[in-house]
Amino acid sequence: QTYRRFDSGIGGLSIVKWLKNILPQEDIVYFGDTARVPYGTKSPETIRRYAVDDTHELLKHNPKLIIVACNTVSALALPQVVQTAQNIFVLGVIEAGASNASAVTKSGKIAVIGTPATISSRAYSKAIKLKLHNATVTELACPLFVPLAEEGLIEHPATKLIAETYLSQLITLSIDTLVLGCTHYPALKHVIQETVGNHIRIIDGGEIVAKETLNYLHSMNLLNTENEHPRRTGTLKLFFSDAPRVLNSTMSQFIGSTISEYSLTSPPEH
Ligand code: DGN
Repeated sequence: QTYRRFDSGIGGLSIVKWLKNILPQEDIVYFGDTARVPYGTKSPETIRRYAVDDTHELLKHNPKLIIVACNTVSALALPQVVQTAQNIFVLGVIEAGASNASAVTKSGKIAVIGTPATISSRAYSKAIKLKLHNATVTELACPLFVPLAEEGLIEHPATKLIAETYLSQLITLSIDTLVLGCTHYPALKHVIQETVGNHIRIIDGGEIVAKETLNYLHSMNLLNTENEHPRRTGTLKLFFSDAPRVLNSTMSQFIGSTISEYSLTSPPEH
């Protein structure tokens, strides 16, 4: 048995990195819909249709649970994924980032950055305010961060300039917590932190989702042979609906280890 995750491209690999870290004994199947990326600039109807297709694709692998490793899909199409997955447990990334931000903020002033679709859905504001009624949530779309991360322009001056352009307005708002509401953004965490200043706590939902996955598998008694010696090493299978146009080195950077192979599937339309 394996558990599955999907992203509209390669962004969800930043969550795979945390899963491999926290659950090294589990088998992971990743599906990136590179044929139809990006999702973050598409309409809610299209994103929901794609999310249903992606879920069908993952169900073929008989998963223990499905992680929606994409904020855009978590924000706009989680109910559709849950409905399609039927009795398979589904974890989204918004809830994880929102609870963590609500737990760590001291001033109650939180900012969230994400794709235009995630930000217009106001999913983070809603989720944070459910946990912390008097929170002030500022949501900001940073669309250029996705291509910059995919191009591997991590330390480039252009990235720094764009980060300053987007994030300077946050500096006057005296926020103390910033949520990375897109799975591509952890790749740019360093430049984002440098731009907003070290006094602001940056939340990467990937770590929380991986911990929630561990809790769920543990509570359901579904963890892979915890006590086996030597502990088994889980497998990682990567599927994409089209050859990813990013370099293997960029994918390796997202995932934190070298990617040697991946498979292509036919586009997931039903
Ligand atoms: N990484 C996806 C997210 O977390 O929203 C967005 C990817 C995209 O649409 N390009």
